[in-house]
Amino acid sequence: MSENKTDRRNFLKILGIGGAAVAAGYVMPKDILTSKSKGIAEAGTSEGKQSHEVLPGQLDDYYGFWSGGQSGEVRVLGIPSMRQIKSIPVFNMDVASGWGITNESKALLKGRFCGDTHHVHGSYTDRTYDGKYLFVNDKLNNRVARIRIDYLETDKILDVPNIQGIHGLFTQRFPKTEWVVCNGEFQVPVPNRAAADQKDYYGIHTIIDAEKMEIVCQVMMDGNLDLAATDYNGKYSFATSYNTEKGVTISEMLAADYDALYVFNWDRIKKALNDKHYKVIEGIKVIDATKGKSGIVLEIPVAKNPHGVNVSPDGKYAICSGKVSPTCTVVEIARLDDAFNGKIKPKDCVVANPFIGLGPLHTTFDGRGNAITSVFIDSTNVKWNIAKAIEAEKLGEEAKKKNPHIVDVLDVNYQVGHIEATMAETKEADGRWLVSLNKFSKDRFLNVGPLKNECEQLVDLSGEKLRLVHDSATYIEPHDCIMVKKSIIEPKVKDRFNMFENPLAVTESGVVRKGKKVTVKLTANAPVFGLQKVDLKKGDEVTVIVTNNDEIADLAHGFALSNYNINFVVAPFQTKSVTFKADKPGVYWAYCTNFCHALHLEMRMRFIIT
Ligand code: K7E
Ligand code: CUA
Ligand code: CA
Repeated sequence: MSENKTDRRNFLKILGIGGAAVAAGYVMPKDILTSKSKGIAEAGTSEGKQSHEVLPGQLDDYYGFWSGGQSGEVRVLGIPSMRQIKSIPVFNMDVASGWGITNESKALLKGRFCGDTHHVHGSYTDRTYDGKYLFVNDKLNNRVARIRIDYLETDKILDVPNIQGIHGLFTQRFPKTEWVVCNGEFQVPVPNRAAADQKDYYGIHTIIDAEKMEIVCQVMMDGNLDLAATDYNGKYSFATSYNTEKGVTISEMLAADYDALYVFNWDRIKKALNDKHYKVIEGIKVIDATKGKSGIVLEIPVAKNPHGVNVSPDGKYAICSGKVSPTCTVVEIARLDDAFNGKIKPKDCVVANPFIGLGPLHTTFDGRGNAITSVFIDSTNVKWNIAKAIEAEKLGEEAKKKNPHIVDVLDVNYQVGHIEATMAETKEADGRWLVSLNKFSKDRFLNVGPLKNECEQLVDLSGEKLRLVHDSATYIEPHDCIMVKKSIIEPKVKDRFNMFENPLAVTESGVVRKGKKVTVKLTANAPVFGLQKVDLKKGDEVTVIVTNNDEIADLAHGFALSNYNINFVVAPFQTKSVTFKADKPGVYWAYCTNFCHALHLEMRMRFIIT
């Protein structure tokens, strides 16, 4: 705990506020901050009692889809076992699968093999996941990728211009996902050509057509745009802004007492597009919503430098986590129309500001009227009742001070970022499991040197109290995840590719030469490639196309070419290709890298280059 205190001091120092100022300005009941996993729930309330054990041969109940942070990938975990089942390469190179090595993946990656994935969200139909797509952001190179759930592979990557630091991303929940929104956290000149005064830097809310993977339009804002959410009626998207100041230094970004939760009105965006109220910048329709002048965006003031925004599964509330303020802001979505029409003030959409703890970052839901908020500095998960917070707000300061909304406080280890409950971002939030994605692992695992893993903790959410049941080490740095019940995903996932979806699919092996261009078509059937030998001349440009003709589930073949830096895997009925220059004369063995047969080691062939 002493290390936690250090983190806390450093954080307060950055904010430029001493402990005394915090004590004076913030309500910090001692019993909350010092409770050791006991919480302050009433006596007699129950702890969750589910078993998280998944015995050999048993399957998990949920698919977890995790962003991979700096790894640039997306991971698939089983919940509640927390077993990692798959890595899906997205913005990264993955030699094990050949992503970034094959022609198909290179065409998507365009030479950029780094990414920074934060937020992965699924496609929806009628307010719950439909098991069709996942979407994920790349904060580094400003891309959005789509993953097909039937193959659990990346199928599209979209470059987004006019924006930097694509951070928050969310999908439309109703009636189905036609739009995906993503936020630009770093303000930049638009278009970003020459140096401009920082007052001419803008934040961009981008709307993407989910099926076409094309940009519908962008909405240009003064403030930056951090986290994103959508409502449950297909009417609004939300973005938190911690830099309404247009600052370029940390102190400038902390200057104002209030920042904003922006609400984007989708009907008005559609109208602006219809009325041609946009400029085309870098080929994109950009709607100017700066200086609050467009009527498209509602700016709800929230305490300075907020972070996450999450919408409750009943669709009623957007909850903004305070970060620098120890509170959450509860916005009633039913009031937004009145605010857009000028009948009430934007701030009148706020129905509660409950105390949570020091450093609230993200909020999730149990589907029973409770929110659970991650609290970074305190290293806690705080479970609180939304209705009680609203009721206390109505009763006034005295009632609020008693914190009647707090149900339980769980210490987590340590410094939590996102938390997510099973199905929590859908109308089917079931309140079974919660994962706390902690940023530090410190002493929770065997020491592996100065660079430590992160610690993700599984919490039983089924009882009144939060019960910590499992520590899971994870490689840096997943930021966020969703957990989807298997009945939605499992029926969609295929065991083999649709072979002829790929026009290159090889059913018969052979070599075709056109001048210096050589195409080698290879079938792969355990334990042989369709050819034993390929003769090449130095300087040939060679394209090898490999189709795995084994339709048996789980029977993958690899194709690796010695000393040519070529290595990829083809799944049943999948086709991949690679192009290389035959610049090293000699005998080069190509071999299968994936143990597929008793004679797997014999599954090899020669490329003879003269
Ligand atoms: Cu809080 Cu990128 Cu969602 Cu990290 S973000 S935690
Ligand atoms: Cu095919 Cu090993
Ligand atoms: Ca600010």
